[in-house]
Amino acid sequence: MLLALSACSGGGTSATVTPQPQPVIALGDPVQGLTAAELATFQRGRALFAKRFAPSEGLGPLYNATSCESCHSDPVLGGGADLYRNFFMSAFNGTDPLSGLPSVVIPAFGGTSLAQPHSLTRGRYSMSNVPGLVTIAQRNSIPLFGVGLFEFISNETILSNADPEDLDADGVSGRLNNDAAGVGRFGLKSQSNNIELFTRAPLMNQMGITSNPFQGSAGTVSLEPGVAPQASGSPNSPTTDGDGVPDPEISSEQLADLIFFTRRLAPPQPRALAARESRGRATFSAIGCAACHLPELTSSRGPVRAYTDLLIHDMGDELADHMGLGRPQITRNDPDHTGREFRTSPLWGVSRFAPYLHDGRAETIDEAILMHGGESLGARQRYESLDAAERADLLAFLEAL
Ligand code: HEC
Ligand code: HEC
Ligand SMILES: [Ca+2]
Ligand SMILES: [Ca+2]
Ligand SMILES: [Ca+2]
Repeated sequence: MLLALSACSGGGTSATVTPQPQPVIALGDPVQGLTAAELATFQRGRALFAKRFAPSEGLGPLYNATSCESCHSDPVLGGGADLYRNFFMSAFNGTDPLSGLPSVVIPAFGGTSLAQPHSLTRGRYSMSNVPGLVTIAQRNSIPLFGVGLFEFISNETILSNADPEDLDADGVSGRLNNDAAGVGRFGLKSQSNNIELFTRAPLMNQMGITSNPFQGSAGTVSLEPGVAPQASGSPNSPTTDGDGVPDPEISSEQLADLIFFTRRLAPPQPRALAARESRGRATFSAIGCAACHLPELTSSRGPVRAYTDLLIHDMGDELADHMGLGRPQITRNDPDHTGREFRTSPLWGVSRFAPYLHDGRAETIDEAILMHGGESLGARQRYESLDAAERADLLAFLEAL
């Protein structure tokens, strides 16, 4: 990190330092060091990621989008999406999906059979909560750059940062989530253990594309040899639908290519920190942002500088979506409720991925910080009491990530 920083800074004015050519990795590029064959796989996966499926190829019967790219293309393929792509989730009494749907995701388009009454026939914003009966939550798309590295962070590393009972009494707890097969890393509530699952799930839930499990145990990662996954249900099962197109609607080879693409997308590259950005970094730690947005997690592929702990945190009433997902670490007070909790958002590349927060309610980074509550209330209040220059430095730091 330090080497890379000094090699990039200074604008080439020093005669004594021979500039080392730094590989420039742009957003959307693969990680470095892939073989020619792996690069070809990445490109095939990229093409599938962008492919618009037609009904004759298995799209639907109900769907939210015709391709992965629909929701992951801003600013380039693999990124996020604007608010109009938000999808809705719905749960009945907090747990059961509405009848007939394969998951809590509500498809907005299409329709010949599956649960047609629950599609959003009157426009995408017509759903509302029925307190105590139906919970509706919205989801704004998140970028995928670098997320493949989360699979190389061990369970032990994630667990070592959890403090579910807040034993050190700093107001920040953080607990791990679990998807029944393994410790969660992916999704806005860390409700998913691995990218295979987080490829097959959107294929089915967003696009109506059926698939067969590829790696067994849905590709569960970071389990010690000999440790059996907890009892698992659907992740290991083929998905099926009755749309007349033979299942699976995507071959194992194609699924493997698609997974490979997401796994090997390189992380956003930080730029060298100028003086004010370094001051901002110090403030970020000093006021407690780094208690959750950990600057670095170790992995078997080297340090992962994503500014997340991959844990879920209580973010207070205003951000609560009352949607329980996954099987979180048990705590004394709150054994099994994730309705107020979210995964600490990775902050690498954050300035390029507006809008912010799980439903995209914040247009700017500053707004997103001012909406922090619950366990992060203290950090937010300390942010609010910074003077204008300190705040600007902190924001400049975040923009450099
Ligand atoms: C309708 C919009 C939409 C479509 C289509 C879509 N996604 Fe997503 N994607 C999202 C949203 C929103 C999230 C966060 C969802 C959550 O955690 O509940 C997400 C999260 C992810 C994640 C987890 C990233 C992380 O940081 O944990 C992966 C991986 C992913 N999507 C891959 C895909 C793939 C592969 C496809 C195509 C098969 C796809 N997505 C299609 C909206 C979409
Ligand atoms: C208690 C843990 C915690 C602390 C402390 C914390 N955050 Fe967060 N942060 C989160 C969680 C969880 C989210 C996601 C919330 C959501 O999606 O609704 C988040 C989201 C964000 C986002 C939006 C990112 C995106 O892509 O949507 C920014 C920016 C951010 N935090 C910056 C900060 C800054 C700056 C501080 C210090 C003032 C801070 N956070 C303190 C947990 C924390
Ligand atoms: Ca289908
Ligand atoms: Ca604590
Ligand atoms: Ca079918």
